[in-house]
Amino acid sequence: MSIPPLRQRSAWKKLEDHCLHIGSRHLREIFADDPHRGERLHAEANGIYLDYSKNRVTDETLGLLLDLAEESGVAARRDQMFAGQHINVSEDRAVLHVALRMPVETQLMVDGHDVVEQVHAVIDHMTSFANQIRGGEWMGYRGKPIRNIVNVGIGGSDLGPVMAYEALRHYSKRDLRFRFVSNVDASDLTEALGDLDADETLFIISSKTFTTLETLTNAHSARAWLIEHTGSEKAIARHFVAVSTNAQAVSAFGIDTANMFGFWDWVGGRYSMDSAIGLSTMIAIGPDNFYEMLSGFHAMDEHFRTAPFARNLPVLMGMLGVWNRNFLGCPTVGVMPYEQYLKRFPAYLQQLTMESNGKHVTLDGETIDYQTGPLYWGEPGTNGQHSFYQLLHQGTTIVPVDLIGFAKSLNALGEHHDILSSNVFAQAEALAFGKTEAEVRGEGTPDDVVAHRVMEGNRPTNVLLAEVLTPRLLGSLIALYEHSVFTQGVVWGIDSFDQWGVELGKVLATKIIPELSADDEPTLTHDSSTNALIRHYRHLKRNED
Ligand code: G6Q
Repeated sequence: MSIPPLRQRSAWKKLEDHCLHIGSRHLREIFADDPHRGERLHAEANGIYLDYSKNRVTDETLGLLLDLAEESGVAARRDQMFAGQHINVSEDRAVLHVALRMPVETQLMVDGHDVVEQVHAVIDHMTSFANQIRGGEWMGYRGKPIRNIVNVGIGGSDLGPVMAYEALRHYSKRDLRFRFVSNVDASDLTEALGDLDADETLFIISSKTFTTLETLTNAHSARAWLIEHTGSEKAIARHFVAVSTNAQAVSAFGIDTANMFGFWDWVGGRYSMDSAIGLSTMIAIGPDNFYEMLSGFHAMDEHFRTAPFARNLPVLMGMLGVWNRNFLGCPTVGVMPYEQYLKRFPAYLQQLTMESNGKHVTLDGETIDYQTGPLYWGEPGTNGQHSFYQLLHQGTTIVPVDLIGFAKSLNALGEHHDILSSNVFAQAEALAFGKTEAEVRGEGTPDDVVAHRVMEGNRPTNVLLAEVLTPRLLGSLIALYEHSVFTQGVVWGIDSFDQWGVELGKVLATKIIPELSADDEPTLTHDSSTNALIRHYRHLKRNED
């Protein structure tokens, strides 16, 4: 049976009506009516405890949201994804990042091939290579062991590796140095290489397509740097490896395909950090910790695949996100990890969520008449509290926030961790309940500043609480967000796995490059603004020359 357009689904209509009654109710009242909701409205899986009671919902709202998930076909679509069907319709591809973390003893046949077997063959190759680097057995061209690993990649070939390296730094081998070069701005590469000894440096060129302009520009400059410092082109074989699906281009670049780690078109860039794109992660934390991370991903995949919706973390988080976005009208979501090692997690999530669900047409290409993916952003706590949280508490835009906390620090030191964690709970409490005028007056506040000190509250939060940040926990946390993004994408009826929006800018830039570098004044045929900017750029550039 075909699924009606979103606004015609029965649960959607009921939610619209329901929102008229509940949407304006304050969390203070919602908690007063249901004082034990904080003990009830939580779910737990794979070491992650989700408290969602401080959302502006009642049991009725939750029931309707889960009905909407059912009516939207989330379960059927999920099963299609896990079965390797081509659910990425605009690129006609399977979406199988879940296969990257399936245990070796399992099987998943797609187009006549067992993809799990293929995945584990690559993991074995990565393991052997990572062990050689970590054990000091892989020698550079002039006989020195590798001590510096430079990952060159961008977007999905950078954000995952850099986030995972930072997140799991505690578990990393400290006598190896890791650098991540993504920007085509030469300052990125120059600063990354400035203090490195070429004889001890390994470049991992990470690019699914091996055609990305930024990555290839950086890779060619890195190649020139290596040859200049080692004195021979033959050094490339010992100092460059590639992670890619494009063996031909890797070989044309000069990297032996024996030193290439493959993956497949069914792994999207932003879903690839647990594929060979995670080679730098495996070298940093070691194969065993990497397998632990994969097992955490897989545990959350299994939870998503089998748990009833009412206890299913990704479904709950996804549907609460739909409520906040479509019914309460919140345009952004803040993600605040109270864990310094997760400092790059918000940047990673920005790509995962916004490249996946920033879409304006349905799977059938129909223009959408409702809101889709919100803006994601964030900073680690408590730093954010001393800057932009002011707007969260008293601004005119309601920003739902995910607060991520841990019961134990990886670096226990005096009272630090309880001070840090107290802020997770305090912020969620303050955002929900604020401070009333009566409370402000009761503190003896002078009349003329009372209004300034009132905090409206009624700001929704999710609190995600776990024991300690481990490789396994990180895997589960990422998979939780992946599947929550998936759930929302199904409800919104969009293709969460393509990214056509990034193409136009790339094409236009390719046209403009020669216009910036030409010696003779080029004939410009853009709009008047772009033409004027290019002329002014050329003028400034000549001044500097
Ligand atoms: C991710 C996107 C994009 C991609 C980069 C790098 O889902 O597709 O961010 O990862 O453009 O692409 P390559 O890995 O092909 O260089």
